[in-house]
Amino acid sequence: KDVITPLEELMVEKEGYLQKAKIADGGKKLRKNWSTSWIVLSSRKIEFYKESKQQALSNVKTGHKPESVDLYGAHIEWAKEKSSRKNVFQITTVSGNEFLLQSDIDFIILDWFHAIKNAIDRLPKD
Ligand code: I3P
Repeated sequence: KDVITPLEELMVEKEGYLQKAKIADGGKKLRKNWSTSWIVLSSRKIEFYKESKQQALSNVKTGHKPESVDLYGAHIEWAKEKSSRKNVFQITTVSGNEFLLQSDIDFIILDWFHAIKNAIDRLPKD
């Protein structure tokens, strides 16, 4: 297994806007509420920012934290049946958080799906 160095851990692999809906927290179902999110993928985690990238960067100074998703042991799968929207996939974390991510643009959602799947697959499985 490849070892992820501290430097690699900090490197952003992909970032951009997607539609996001958190549908479960710690295994507890939540009411689905889609919103635009600025999404930052690094080797071990995904961060969801409610705001634009500019806003997210300025919030770093104020200590405002994004929602962070631990990719260790996480699952990713297409979730056609979970939405009336096209191009939806789901990420499920070990802690029982469930997120739907969506874009109307096929290549954008495909790129994200593969980037996140690759990140998960590169992490050691215990
Ligand atoms: C939900 C809202 C969501 C929709 C969801 C609705 O209604 O319209 O956009 O999900 O469908 O329940 P509300 O705003 O009143 O909570 P999709 O856009 O993904 O279809 P669902 O209940 O079938 O998940």
